[in-house]
Amino acid sequence: MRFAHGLNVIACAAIVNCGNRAGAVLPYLVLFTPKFFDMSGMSKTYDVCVLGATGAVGETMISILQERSFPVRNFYPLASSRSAGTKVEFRGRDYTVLDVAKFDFSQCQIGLFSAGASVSAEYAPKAAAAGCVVIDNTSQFRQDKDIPLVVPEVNPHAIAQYKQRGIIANPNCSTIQMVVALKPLYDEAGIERINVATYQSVSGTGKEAIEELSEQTRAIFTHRDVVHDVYPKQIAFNVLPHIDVFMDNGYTKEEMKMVWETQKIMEDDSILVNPTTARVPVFYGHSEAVHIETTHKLSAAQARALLEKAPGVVVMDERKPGGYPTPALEAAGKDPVYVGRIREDISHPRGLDMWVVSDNIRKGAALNSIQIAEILIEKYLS
Ligand code: NAP
Ligand code: 2RA
Repeated sequence: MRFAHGLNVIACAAIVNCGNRAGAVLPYLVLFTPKFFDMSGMSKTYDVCVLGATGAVGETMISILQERSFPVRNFYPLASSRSAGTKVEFRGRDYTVLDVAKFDFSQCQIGLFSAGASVSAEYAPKAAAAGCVVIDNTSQFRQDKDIPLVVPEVNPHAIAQYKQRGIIANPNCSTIQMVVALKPLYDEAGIERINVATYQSVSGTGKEAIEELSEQTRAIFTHRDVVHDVYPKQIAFNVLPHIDVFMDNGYTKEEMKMVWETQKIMEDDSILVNPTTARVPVFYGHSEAVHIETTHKLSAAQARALLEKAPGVVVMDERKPGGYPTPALEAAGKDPVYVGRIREDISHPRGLDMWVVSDNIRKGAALNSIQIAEILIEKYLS
């Protein structure tokens, strides 16, 4: 082994974090994931394409379709010409990845898109016009008034609006986990203001960023130069207070997405949101320190009780060392939104603080899309 012992430790830590994704977590998922409908007994089947099938989100979509027994008849993995011809596995069979530029979307009833905003801008309207309902993971359509932006635990009724343009938008990962945790508190006590700081994993940037963190970590432990390409500065052993592009108001676009998307999903433009988003050297799982000011006083005990029965939420909140959720050990490879550190804000009479952690690729992207698809077929396409 050419690595120093220290690197082995880091490499093992990385593998544990990454490796969780492939682990046998199915019994856990069945226990905790809000499966809005049981798909296993469905007789009707659907032709489904996954655009971005070779990416971090697309690969996870494919495995979740399988895990949840989504009723797929014909399956079409799509990507760019770069990876057309390569293989992906679905339900024990190898499928050839097809070039989206040559694909006839009239072959599908459902399209799960995660190949970037410009790709969705080009192909989602074409797919919808061909009769394929698109569930889009990119930021392309999220703010369009006639396109629903959906988190099934929060606003499943909005899916009905898909008929207007044949497209349903999946929110950004940092927004999804926050609104899943906040919805039960909002329903009980109202929310006037949210202050949130995020600690987002590199998988949120895609496969190249996962590789960049791995490679920088290896470089540091083997005394080689650290090269950065995906991020503007070294991410290994560092924190970057910057995600997506800077806007004129000094916030980044990732931060403004949290403002715009929260108001749209909660259907309440009066909720004030003040985010700071940061990238941390974690492979999978975003964490968020969320501070809210409710309209009516809600105690920490009341909030904990509401969260304990909220769909999609697991409360892990013991006031002792380790009694809280973390991205690598609890969230990576799992489906729930974990909430811990629930406490009353000592600086505000109606303030509550909490720590919210979830797998950004699963609930933050792929799982949320497939939960939307489950409702779509059960309530609208059957
Ligand atoms: P990724 O790992 O970099 O994968 C990108 C995928 O898009 C690959 O399959 C790639 O195919 C495909 N692609 C790129 N350009 C294409 C083109 N011109 N035509 C067709 N396919 C193309 O990225 P990712 O993390 O999966 O993210 C994909 C999208 O999901 C992004 O819009 C991202 O913002 C969104 N999203 C990601 C997360 C997350 O946590 N990662 C969360 C929410 C939303 P090739 O193999 O052919 O290059
Ligand atoms: C990130 N929220 O973590 C984004 C993923 N689209 O960068």
